[in-house]
Amino acid sequence: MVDWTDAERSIITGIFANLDYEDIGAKALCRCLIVYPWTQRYFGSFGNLYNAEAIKTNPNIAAHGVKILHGLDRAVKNMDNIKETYAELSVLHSEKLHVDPDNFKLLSDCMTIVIAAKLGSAFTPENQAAFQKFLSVVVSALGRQYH
Ligand code: HNI
Repeated sequence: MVDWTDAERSIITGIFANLDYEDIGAKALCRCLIVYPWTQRYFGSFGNLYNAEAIKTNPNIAAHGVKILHGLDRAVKNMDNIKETYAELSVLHSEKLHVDPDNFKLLSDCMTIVIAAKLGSAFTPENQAAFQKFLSVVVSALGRQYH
């Protein structure tokens, strides 16, 4: 089990409490698809991903980015049990969607960058440390059911 300090807990809940899900979710997933184009292969049914502009204006991608962020909510609400919380989602990504688990880390890095850009100087090193610790626990939990 992962230990969280009170300070880490309050940083994580604070970041999510003030998050604009539509904006951050869409931007993080778009950035992932543009920076790491091989991640586009899982979204073949989402319509036009022809270039960066198409990806940024694709409503299916924007909506899915929001869905992913709401997926992260579950971890925020269950910080002491992230592994169990994601057991089912891990099976889904592994056995049904066949998403390479390396991609979880890529998306989480994009999320950090988008949040840093949004929060600016408010995203202190302490905030970054707590946020990246949180994402690394999420990434590990999502990769858990792969074998
Ligand atoms: Ni992911 C579906 C959460 C990373 C590709 N994904 C979901 C759903 C949630 C979710 C929630 C909806 C499940 C359902 O319908 O029951 N995904 C997350 C989270 C992360 C993540 C929390 C990491 C932070 N997913 C990724 C990555 C990829 C990915 C990195 C591919 C590069 N996910 C998918 C695809 C679907 C999906 C594809 C199905 C989409 C659809 O609607 O067809």
